[in-house]
Amino acid sequence: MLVRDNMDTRHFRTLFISDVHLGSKAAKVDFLLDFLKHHDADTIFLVGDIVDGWRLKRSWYWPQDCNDVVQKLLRKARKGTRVIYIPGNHDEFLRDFPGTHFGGIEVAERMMHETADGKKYLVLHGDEFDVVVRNARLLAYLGDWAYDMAIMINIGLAAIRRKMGMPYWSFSAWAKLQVKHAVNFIGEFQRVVADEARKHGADGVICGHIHHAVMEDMDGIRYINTGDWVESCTAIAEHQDGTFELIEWRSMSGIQPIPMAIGHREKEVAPQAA
Ligand SMILES: [Mn+2]
Repeated sequence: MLVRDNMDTRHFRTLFISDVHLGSKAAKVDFLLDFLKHHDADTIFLVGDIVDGWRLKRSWYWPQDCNDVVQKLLRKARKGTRVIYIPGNHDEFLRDFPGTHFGGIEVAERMMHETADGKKYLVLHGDEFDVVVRNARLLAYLGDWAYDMAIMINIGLAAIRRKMGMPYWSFSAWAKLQVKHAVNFIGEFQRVVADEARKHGADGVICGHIHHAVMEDMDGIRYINTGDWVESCTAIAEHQDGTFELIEWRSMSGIQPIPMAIGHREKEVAPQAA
């Protein structure tokens, strides 16, 4: 663990941010603004749930600092940063616009990212696997066919709920109610997402959704979760050499927020037999 002061701007090859939930009062927008001020990258991935469309639909809450975040990202895009927006379930209105650009920001359902050292990482938000996690035991029993079917049905149901204006069923809210099993849910989520990466021939996966930042090995697949800006204030950074770092951008003082980065840079992970 290393602690840095907040004077310098760090430039990375890639930055991954997710689950900001702009439009929700819980979003730690001032911390994100400060983070964006001190961090730059060649490419920035917004890994879903950046804007909380469902919250905004219920009651409009959009203070100036939400605009500041959007403007900061647009400015970075204008100055040459490639910004890719991968929608999540809370900003799924953007899923109707895959392949489009707005203000220099690309929208994509998911993407294969290649690191500086030639590793392939599947980048996706992760909500499509909620149904698998909830019914893990049953689906394991029924096999691959039921597994693929469950994901298709889940995507279909989400689209219908969206058209009808019904809120997306929330995995994290549901998991919180089942505290006793929460660790199992996280483990199960990591496993199914890693399986998806394996299916696509990737070395790893970078996702968000469950608000639990971590870099971990799942049977030879590197599982990386970006965390959130509601509680943990975390981001994932790729250095110029392809190594990843989990950054926690937190206030270390109660009165005057002085955000600082606590970096957890990965060690070289010995490849395991898949
Ligand atoms: Mn989500």
